[in-house]
Parts: sequence; C-alpha cells; structure tokens
Amino acid sequence: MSDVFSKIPKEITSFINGRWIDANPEATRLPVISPATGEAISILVEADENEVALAVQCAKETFKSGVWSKASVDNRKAVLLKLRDLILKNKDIIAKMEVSNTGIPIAQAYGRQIPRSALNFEFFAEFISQSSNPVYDQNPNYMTYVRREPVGVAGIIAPWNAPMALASMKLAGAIAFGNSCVFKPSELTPLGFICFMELLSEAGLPDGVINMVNGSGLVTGAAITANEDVDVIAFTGGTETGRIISAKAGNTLKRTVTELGGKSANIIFADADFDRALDSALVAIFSNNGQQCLAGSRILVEKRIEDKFIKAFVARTKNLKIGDPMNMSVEIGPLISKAQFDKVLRFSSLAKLHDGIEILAGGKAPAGFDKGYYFEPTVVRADDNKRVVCQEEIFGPFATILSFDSEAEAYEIANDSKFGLVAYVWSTDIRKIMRAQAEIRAGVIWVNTPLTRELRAPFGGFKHSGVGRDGGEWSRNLFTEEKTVSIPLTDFPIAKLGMGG
Ligand code: TXE
Repeated sequence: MSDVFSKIPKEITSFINGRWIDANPEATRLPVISPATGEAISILVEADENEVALAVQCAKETFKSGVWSKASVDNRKAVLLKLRDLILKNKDIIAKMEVSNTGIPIAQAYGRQIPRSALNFEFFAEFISQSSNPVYDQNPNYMTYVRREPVGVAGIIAPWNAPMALASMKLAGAIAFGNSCVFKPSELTPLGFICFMELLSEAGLPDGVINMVNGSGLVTGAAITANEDVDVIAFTGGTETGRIISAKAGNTLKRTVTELGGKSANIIFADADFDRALDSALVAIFSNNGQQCLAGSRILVEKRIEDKFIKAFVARTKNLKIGDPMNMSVEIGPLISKAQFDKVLRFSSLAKLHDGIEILAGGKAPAGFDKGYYFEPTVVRADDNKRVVCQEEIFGPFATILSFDSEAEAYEIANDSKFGLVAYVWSTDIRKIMRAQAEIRAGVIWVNTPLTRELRAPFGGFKHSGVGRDGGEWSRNLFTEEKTVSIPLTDFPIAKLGMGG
C-alpha cells in the first residue's frame, strides 16, 4: 500500500478564486473509490447549480478584469512554462494521486500521463509566442487584419480514463489564449488535480483563471453546460454524454468541441514488420487498462498471418502482469469502477453466447483478486464485424480479432463502424499504405506506430467519435474569437446622407 493514501484529503470541495471553498453541510457527498480495493478513499462534496454559478461568476469577473485575458503573451508564456516545471517537479505525488483513483499502472503514469500533462503547457506556451494573424492588404486603400481574442469563460468537462493528460490539454489551450475556466474533473477521479490546483498560484497564474468544481455529470456537469455565462464547452467522454452536452450547449449557443468514443481498427497486413506490429497491438489495446478512446480494440489481421499472429498475441496477453497499479512492474491494473467492470463483463458474457465468437484469453475477473475491479486481459476472435463486440466501445482490456483476405475487405471492415477516431495500419508497402490512409474514415491514421500524438496537428474524430478537433491551430480556433479590423489608408468619398434637397 502506497504512502500516498495518507496524503489524500478526507473531503474534497471545489476550488474557486484560488482557494478550496468551505464544505457546504447540505451538499451531496460522493465517495471517491480506490479501484484497486473498491473502498472509499475520500469524499467529494458535490457542487450544485449555485456553486457552479459562483465559479462561473468568478471566472467571468477575472476575465473582465483583464488580469489574464489582457496579459502579454510573454507573461502568459512564462506562467505556462512554470506550470510545466512545477508539474514535473511534483510528478511523484501527482502520479500517485492519479493512480490511486484511476488504477492506471504507475509506470504508465510516470512514463506517459504526467509528462504529457507537462508537455501540454509547454506546447501552448511555445504556440502562442509563435502564432500570427493574417493581414489583407490587397486593396491599396485599406489595411484589414484579424485579431484573435479569448472567447471568455471555458467550461471544461473531463473524463476519468486519463484525467491529468486529457484535462490539461484543454486547460492549457484555454488559458494560453487568455480565457478563464470552470473545470470539472470526473467525479471518479479528482485526486490528481488536488496538487495541480495548488501549483497554479505558485506558477503565477492569477486566482480565478482556473476554477475547479467537483461533482457528478448530472448535477455539476449539467449546471456548467446550462450556464448562460459559459461561452465554450470542451468535453471529452462517452458518446451518449457528448450527445446530451452538445444538445444542451446549443440552447445557449455555446461553441462546443466533443472528443468521444472509438472502436478503432488496427489493420495488420501480411507484409508488416510482424514483431513491431505485435508489440504495438498489445500497447494499443492494453495500455491504460484498455480504457482509452484511441485503443486499437478491433485488430484486423490478414488471413495469411492470422494463425501466427493470434498464437503470439494470445501468449503475450496471458503473460501480462496484473496487479496493484502502484507496483512499477504491473502492466494491467483494475478497471475504474464497478460499473465499468460490469460493462466489460457483460460484453464477455455476450461473446460467450455467440457461436461465431471464440474467447481466446481472459473474459473474467482474475483468480486471486477478491477486492477491486480487476479484469483479465481478454482476446476474442469474431467471425463477423457485425457482432456486438466489434461494434460497441467496450473500454477495457478487451481485444477483438477479425481477419480479412483483401485490402478492400480490410477497409470495408474498418469503416463499418459508427465511430471514426483513429486507425492503425501496419504494412511495408508504401503504395498500400497510401491507399489505406485515403480509404479509412477516421480522424487520425497511425502508420506503423502504436500511439503518436503530434500536438501541432488536429486530433479528433469522424462520425460518432466527436465534433471538432484540438491541437495547435484547432485549439486556437476553439478558444479564440476572430475579429476583423478594416482601416482606410486614404480619405475616400463617403456618401452624404441627410443633406436635404
Ligand atoms: O463517461 P461520461 P462514463 C466512454 C466509455 C465508457 C462510457 C461511459 O465507453 O464506458 O463512455 O463512461 C461528465 N452533463 N468513455 O459514463 O459520463 C462526467 O461527470 C455534463 C470514453 O463514465 O461521458 C465526466 O466528468 N457532464 C471516453 C465526463 O462527463 C456530464 C472517456 C465524462 O463522463 C454529464 C470516458 C451531463 N449530463 C468514457 N454526464 C473517451 N472519449 O476517452 C456526465 N458528465
């Protein structure tokens, strides 16, 4: 058991205007659960509509004061870089806090989640210092140029699967361009943000620029979406929630970006570098306990190498080390919650009922784990992409393998999905790769690589995987208003109205 548990506060309130607010005795209390034990490790004091309104008001006033929204780019850049440094300096405690309520293996928190959180701030610090705006001077009598101004108050609603890495991408983008924020972490995973919120003023960020409200989606999240003074919503989470949030945000004409679910195809052609494709297929589905929107959860293997691939993939899957996520050598920790465990188990039970589906590994809770939400890494072989395990986002360590004969068949299966977030392609034939990247309908195509997030490039989904993108220019589009200014360079004649006669 890690020493971090002694550092977790007994109650977590909201953080408004630079301080933790006092707990409202009337407020609903939600337990924060350790997925490794199923036990409550803290209590979340839920922010109701009034508390959310207070946070929004604070963000709005901070915005209007200009203390941050009109701060110089050099000032904002320095603060963002300081935040990066502070995240890295405190990575041990942030990682442990995050792992204690996500179940992400700590090696992955140290190796990926926390460095990525720091990088998000660094990236936007560099971006704002380099970006420029267009000037139109084709008409010799006018100078017309475009200004970018912050939108105002950003509502950021974050998920539980990679709390710090995903929320910080939106937070960094929002504040880099001068916005103020009201941010809601998932009610399941507030812990990583406790230390983070306390670093903000140390980094020089004025109080009230980032406010955090805690609570459930239906109460606290819905209050953010409905609030008239929230100008933009950045949401990452499930597709059904994205649908509700987009509809609600439309009532008050907020702009929204939604990054939702996926059922991404990982296409492995017979001419691929087999060992690299195998290693990557395991990373793409089993990192983060399989709980990631970009998981390569549908593995499409060319028939010629199907048997060889399945044998090797199943052997490696069975060899994955399951255990306490605080242990540095563990590769698979527990699922986030009882609800998520039940969901994954339900898909496993459905798979067992179908003749066309064969369970090759896992499919149940592992022996020897009587506490927590551990689930064995699971591999199923499906005869048809129409099967429910090929169509629905399971969001757990659950790989589905399908096979194909021809390139055309591979693309047809890949595109036969309501989702379109990412796709992976493994081949050494450049012409085939070029055909694949054109044929597959997904927002990101990773060729011969498991996960490569280029922050300068757009990230987001086709179809039900979301609307909008983030990444350099695209985050700027979301978090800024464009203002076109025209200035005449000569005294041109102006029609004289109201002169009589
Ligand atoms: O996520 P929710 P859930 C998928 C995954 C998972 C499924 C359900 O398949 O099994 O979604 O997960 C807030 N108004 N992903 O239900 O509800 C909520 O409090 C405003 C994919 O746990 O989408 C949390 O902060 N906010 C995914 C956030 O939305 C609301 C990551 C996300 O939770 C709200 C997570 C409402 N009405 C789940 N309802 C990805 N894209 O990576 C909920 N929330």
